[in-house]
Formats: sequence, C-alpha cells, structure tokens
Amino acid sequence: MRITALAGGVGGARFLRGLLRHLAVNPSALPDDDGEAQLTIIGNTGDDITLFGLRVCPDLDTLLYTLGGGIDERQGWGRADETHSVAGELAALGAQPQWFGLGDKDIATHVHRSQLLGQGVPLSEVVARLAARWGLPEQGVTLLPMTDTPVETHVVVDDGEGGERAIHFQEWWVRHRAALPARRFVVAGLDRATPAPGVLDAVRGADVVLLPPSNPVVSIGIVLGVPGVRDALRGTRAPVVGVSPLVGGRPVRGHADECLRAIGVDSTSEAVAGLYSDFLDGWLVDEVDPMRDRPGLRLERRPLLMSSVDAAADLAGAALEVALDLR
Ligand code: GDP
Ligand code: FO1
Ligand code: CA
Repeated sequence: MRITALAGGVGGARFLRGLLRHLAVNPSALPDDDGEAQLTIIGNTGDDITLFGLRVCPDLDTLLYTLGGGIDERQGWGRADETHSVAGELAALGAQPQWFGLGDKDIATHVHRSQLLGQGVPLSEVVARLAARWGLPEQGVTLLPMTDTPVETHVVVDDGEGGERAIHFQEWWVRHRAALPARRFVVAGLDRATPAPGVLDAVRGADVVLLPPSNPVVSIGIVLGVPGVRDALRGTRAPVVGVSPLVGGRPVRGHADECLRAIGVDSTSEAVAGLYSDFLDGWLVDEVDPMRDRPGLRLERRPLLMSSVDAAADLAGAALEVALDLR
C-alpha cells in the first residue's frame, strides 16, 4: 500500500507520526492483499531560509525530528534537550538576525546540509541522508522535498510610506508574528521549480493520498504550486483525503487565518476545501463544523485536535479509513 502525503511542518509532522502509530498498533488497518505500508511525504521547502551562511529548512527538519523522535514536543519545532551556545556567541558578535532562534544541535543539521549543498549534492539527496540518520527508512517512510530548486516564500507588506516591500516569510512569521498585514505572497523560484525526483511518481502511483491539516496557503499551497504537482493530484487514481486545519473557524496554532485573509479566502473548512476542490475526494472537519455537504466530496466529522500521539493516530486512522472506503 503506497500512501503519499503533502506536508508542512508541525501540523503535517504530528499527523504523519499519528499515521505511523495507527499503522503500528492496528495490523488490520490495511487490507491483507495490500502488503506493508510505504509512506512517501512530499515536504514544503518554501519556508527555507539562509541564515549565517547556513541553509535552514524548517518544515523538512520538523518532519525529520518529529518522525525520528528528536523533536522539542512543546515548541513543535527544533530539537529536544537543546542548548543555545552558538546563538549566544553570535549575538555577542552582533551577528544578524537575532529574531530567529537556532539551537546547537539543530545547527549541526544546517552545517551538514549546507556543506553537502555546497558540494553540489541535491537537496533531495541531503534529505535522504538526514532521513537515514533519523531512522525513517526503517519505518517505511521516504521524505522528499517538493523540489531541489531553491524556493522561498516572501510576504508583501506595507512599507509605512504608502508603498510596499517584500520580506522573507520567516521574518513575517517569526519576527512580526504575522501582525504586519500581508498584502500577498510572492514565492521566489516557484514557477521555475521542477518537482524533486520521485515526487510526481509518488502522487501518480499512490494507492491513497492524504493531506494533513497543514497550512493551506504557505505549506500545502506552496507544494501545490510546484509545476506538475497539482496536475498529478487531479490525474491520480488514488483517493485524496484531507483534514481541515481549522477548528471553530480558527487555526489550532500559527497564523493560517492571516495567510487565508491575504489570499482573499475565508477562514472556514468549507473555503479551505474549496482551495483543493479540483482533486479532493474526502474531507475531515471538526464535529461541530458548520460546513455543508458538497457534491462529489465525502465529508466526515471527527475530533480534529491532535492533543497526543494517540489522538493524532485516531485522526490519521479516520482519514485513512475514509480513503480506503473511497478506493
Ligand atoms: P507549520 O509549517 O509548522 O506551520 O505546520 P503545518 O503547515 O504542517 O501545519 C500548520 C497547521 O496545522 C495550522 O494551520 C494549524 O491549524 C494546524 N494544526 C496544528 N495542530 C493541529 C491539530 O491538532 N488539529 C488540526 N486539525 N490542525 C492542527
Ligand atoms: N519559530 C519561531 O517562532 N521562532 C523561532 O525562533 C524559530 C526558530 C526555528 C529554528 C529552526 C526551525 O526548524 C524552525 C524554527 N521555528 C521558529 C519554526 C518555524 O520557522 C515556523 O514555525 C515555520 O516555518 C512556520 O511554518
Ligand atoms: Ca511551515
């Protein structure tokens, strides 16, 4: 059984860790003749940024650390048991920026990745090596960056003098906590990006495609913008089942509502499903979500909060069950 998922960072990683837990504790989750589960994750790289000469890939690293058991559970990103000696020295040197916190263990990932990229190793190969470090292959997981081409999401905001300026997505999200109204997103490199090796095949050849409750604009929306990915989703024979990131009309964490506002979309599960309407077959919303039925879309109401790994396993199991039913 080939399961393919598109993913951002924390929401995607927690959902997919739940899926692995669900498969591990329910040997009968998959029909007998479908064999072992192979999970291919297509990760967002639009959040990537170069800081202090180091290439940082927050969403890919969140997936690696979460599935590999090294994540800081409270933050949802970065490494557990982290120290900040390097950041302290950089601050003493006056190095900029100081609004992005890099921990020492995390920095080792960025040093290693930057060294390999500098030697001409494609990001997908770097990710494969990091995935081996975190034991993903043993779990039947392949992590692919959406593209090997550098892509960076920028946010256009008011410049305070009647004009506008673009800042890196991380500066908007982390430094300004999305409090500067976003006029629009500009994703440098996306129109010229090519899908990383294996990405389109993973969608076209999947038995099931899952969309975790990742940010629909700056996570899933960016992956969908890689030329060829959306067409592959429209064309795949696999059912595509997604989970709403909104509970009570609000994101569970982060600023997805601000991102949706910037692209002129309401913060409702119905409107988010609308962003995927050309390929979405099943959609999980919260138990009291007011979304109405929509022709051609299987709507399921479930508890959507991933308050523990077990809760995430239940949610992922429910999404998988809907997908298997739609096959
Ligand atoms: P990011 O890259 O770290 O922002 O993570 P993602 O893009 O993968 O996921 C972010 C989205 O996950 C946010 O819009 C949240 O609303 C959603 N999210 C986080 N935790 C939960 C949860 O427990 N349940 C649901 N349904 N969505 C969640
Ligand atoms: N998020 C923050 O809010 N503050 C930080 O200082 C920060 C540092 C950081 C370092 C490495 C990493 O992989 C992620 C980090 N994040 C930080 C989270 C992350 O950048 C954002 O939550 C996502 O990119 C938004 O999707
Ligand atoms: Ca992200």
